[in-house]
Amino acid sequence: MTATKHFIGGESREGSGETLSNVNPANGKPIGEITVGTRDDVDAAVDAARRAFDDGWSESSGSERRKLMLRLASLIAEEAQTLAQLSTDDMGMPIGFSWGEALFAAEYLEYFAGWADKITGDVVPVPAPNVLDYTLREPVGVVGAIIPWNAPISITMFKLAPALAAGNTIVLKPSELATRGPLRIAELAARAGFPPGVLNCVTGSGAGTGAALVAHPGVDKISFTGGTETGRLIAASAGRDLKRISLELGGKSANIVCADADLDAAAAGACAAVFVMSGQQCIAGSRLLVERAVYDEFMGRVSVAARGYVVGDPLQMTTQLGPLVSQRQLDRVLAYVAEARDGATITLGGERLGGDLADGFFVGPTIVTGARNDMKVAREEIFGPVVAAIPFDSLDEAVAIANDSPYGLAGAVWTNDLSKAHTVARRIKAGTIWVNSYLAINPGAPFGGFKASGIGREGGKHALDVYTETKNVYVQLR
Ligand code: TXE
Repeated sequence: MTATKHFIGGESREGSGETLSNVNPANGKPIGEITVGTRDDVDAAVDAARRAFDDGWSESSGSERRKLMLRLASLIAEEAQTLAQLSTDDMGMPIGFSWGEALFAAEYLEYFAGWADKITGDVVPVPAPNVLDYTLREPVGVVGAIIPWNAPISITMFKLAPALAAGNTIVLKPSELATRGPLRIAELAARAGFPPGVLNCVTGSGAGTGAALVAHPGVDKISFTGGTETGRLIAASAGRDLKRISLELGGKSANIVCADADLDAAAAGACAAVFVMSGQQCIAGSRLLVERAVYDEFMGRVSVAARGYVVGDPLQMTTQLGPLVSQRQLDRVLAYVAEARDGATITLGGERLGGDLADGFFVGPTIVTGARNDMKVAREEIFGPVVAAIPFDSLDEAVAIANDSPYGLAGAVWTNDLSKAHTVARRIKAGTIWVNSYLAINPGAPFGGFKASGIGREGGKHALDVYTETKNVYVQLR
């Protein structure tokens, strides 16, 4: 099997280092080798990005960038099925979801293409005569974008789209577990007509290739999505030379169900919140807070909805829940469930699935009832299809439990009472709050975390702030 090549300066390049083998998480069969980028490979990619930045891309017109981005969006939409297949084989996302993910990535890029020629500064009032004071928004420079495996195409686009709109150049480092989709996007960018070096992709490991990118003195900004512990390492390394950083990290989001809610809609939403993508989502609603008056009835409905999930071969369009990404992730999820048995009750799932699925890393929908918020199952990000249900008696208590977490990425409230909805939305310390909904991501809206869930925002005009430097120009007029 041939190993992946890097994509540097507009062409595919053989790597100089070792390779890593990957297996298909649905059946444990080998799917290919990933080239591990060395320091030299990272150097070559950063040099190519710097040359492209200095040789005209940073001064390119917004309308030129917009056209290229729209062309790339069309190519991604045309290739959505191929990209979906790559993601599904690499990390096990059911094909219907990975297809949707690729199409969403194209839409996300289109949205930011619309911004490329609308990034403006301000004219600033000055308390003195004969002065013109204005601001300019300039690209930050070379961006190192480090991507996880759980939604490889859309998370790649969360970084590329605003970075390209603002005139930056990029070195992409996909996850070693889901490399081929993001790598294909770099190749498509060359086909769309982006100048060589604007988008480069170095494949490889985190501790080797990723860490070399973060430490590289030629990189101006690191944009990272991944685990909180890795985020801390990256922030420390990038902080040494004060690189700009955006971090989108883990979560332990609270999904609050009030007694007055539409309980069927809330039960379907509560399942989707944590079972879609096998719970391997930073925004997973992994803590389900339910008003005690309806707790038993509601958990009954959740259990019925969860049992209806179709778990199986991720290549089938009807599959809703595929395997976990790796043996390591499977072990991790099962270890959390085993620990939860001490003090809480596993009312559904919690075991590796056998039969036809025995060669893959499958765990079905798992419900933990009788959990307390101080248990590990309610405090740590599991990244599996495991929901910890906790009853509450008052809205104040629900908000207190929701906020008693090191994380603050997202949350939701299900209620038909407008005033409860807005009160909870205001009081929860998290970056995204859904009301009577869960999971929806709008390209125009800010997305990111409070507390240990991250730094900075993706989405909308907020993303442009983190990919530009603002310069003030003060002019004394005669
Ligand atoms: O993530 P890592 P892993 C969480 C989730 C999961 C846990 C571990 O809880 O169980 O993290 O997953 C690169 N310098 N999330 O190990 O290590 C790595 O190569 C530079 C939440 O897969 O954070 C990959 O490209 N880069 C999450 C990327 O970082 C490094 C998504 C993510 O890997 C590096 C994924 C280093 N020292 C996991 N170490 C989310 N927020 O959605 C690793 N990498």
